[in-house]
Amino acid sequence: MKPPRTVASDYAERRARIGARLPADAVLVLSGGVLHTRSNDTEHRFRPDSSFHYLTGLSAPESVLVIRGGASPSSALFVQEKDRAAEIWSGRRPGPEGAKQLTQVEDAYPISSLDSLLCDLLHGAREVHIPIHRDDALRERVLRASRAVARGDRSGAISPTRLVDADVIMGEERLLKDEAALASLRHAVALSALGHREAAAHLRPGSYEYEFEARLEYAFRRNGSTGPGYGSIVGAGDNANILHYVENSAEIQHGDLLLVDAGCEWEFFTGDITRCYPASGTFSPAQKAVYEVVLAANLAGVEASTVGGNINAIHTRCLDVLVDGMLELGLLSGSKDAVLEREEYKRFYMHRTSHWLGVDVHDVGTYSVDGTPRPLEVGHVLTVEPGLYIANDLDGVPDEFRGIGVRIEDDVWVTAQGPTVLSDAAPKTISDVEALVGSAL
Ligand SMILES: [Mn+2]
Repeated sequence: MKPPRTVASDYAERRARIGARLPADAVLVLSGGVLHTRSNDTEHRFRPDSSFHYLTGLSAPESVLVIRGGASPSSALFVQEKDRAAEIWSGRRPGPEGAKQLTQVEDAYPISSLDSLLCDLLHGAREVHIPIHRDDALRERVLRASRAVARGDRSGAISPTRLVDADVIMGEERLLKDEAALASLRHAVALSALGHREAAAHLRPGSYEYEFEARLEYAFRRNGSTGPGYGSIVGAGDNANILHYVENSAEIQHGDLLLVDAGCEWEFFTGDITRCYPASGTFSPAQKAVYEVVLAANLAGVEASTVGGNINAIHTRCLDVLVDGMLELGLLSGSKDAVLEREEYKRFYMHRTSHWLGVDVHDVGTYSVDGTPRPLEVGHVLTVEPGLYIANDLDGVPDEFRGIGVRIEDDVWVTAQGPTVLSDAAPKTISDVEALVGSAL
């Protein structure tokens, strides 16, 4: 697996596209992110803002990117200055000159000059795109600069009158994966699948959820990934019925089915794969029955991931298969129409089926356009992840199914030729899964 590398010109092309998407009198301002305290005076490992990294390739705290729109858009980057003492403690900094070379932006400055230069950059701009639903600090900074420009009104200054959510324009851009994005994402998904395979090959009853997690993440990191794109979910038995279970502390019992929802990042694009592994190496008849229903729903959902389809239609398609299965298994009774009408299936399937996938695991990009579901296009990447969750403590459920939780999640690239499953290196048929589990022991 040759790791793909996104180069400076790829990032420059993305900025050029954003510049062209922006009206001529608009400016986009993004912050690169800040360090977050983990405990007392230690911090979480830095992870750059997704859109900032998408447009620069830089992973540097306290940075800001400004793009002016129009026919000849230009970008200015503000970064921390070189500082020998600070770099000895906290790591190397590119400094403005280095950042300019790394990213090919037109201009780069020390972050200390942002407030004054932002006034110049906002002068003449009518609208400013910033992430309005997060990053209060950036909003305050932009508003301060905007106010300063507005004070020059009598001497002919033009100041911004509109704040627009930058996630809208970034969502439209990031939804359509360019060649470099697709290469990063494919690699992230491939490494995610590899992690699944390695960890499942070492799975045995009596091991712990965290051992599985450690094996997964060792495979991710060993192959150069920065690590998981979200908290790995490794839930044995009834823990599989907690949708965002990240405690990963329990012993895996003989006969447990282990639900694993995990993916890793490559160039900050992330994979997102869920598989279920029988700890003992074989599915019990009840586990098999539930698994077959979810697998059929997964296959139907993938098949529906075509150009012109949409995420609602995929959900409906999966639901159709899942509800048939719930009735057949005796989890529900009555007519299918009534089950759908009264949403009785939500006892066992309470989440939606798909989300966009990219730099964020739940990627930006709206799911509807003018009130109708967004039609899938070539270049979209989404997940298909139906499940059935039969918690131990549910009433009126056949005993044999209690404590079984199954989700099967794939990452699907929409192409003109149809859906391409990027995560198909992670086995999902019953026989392939059974052959994999414990095979390295
Ligand atoms: Mn997902």
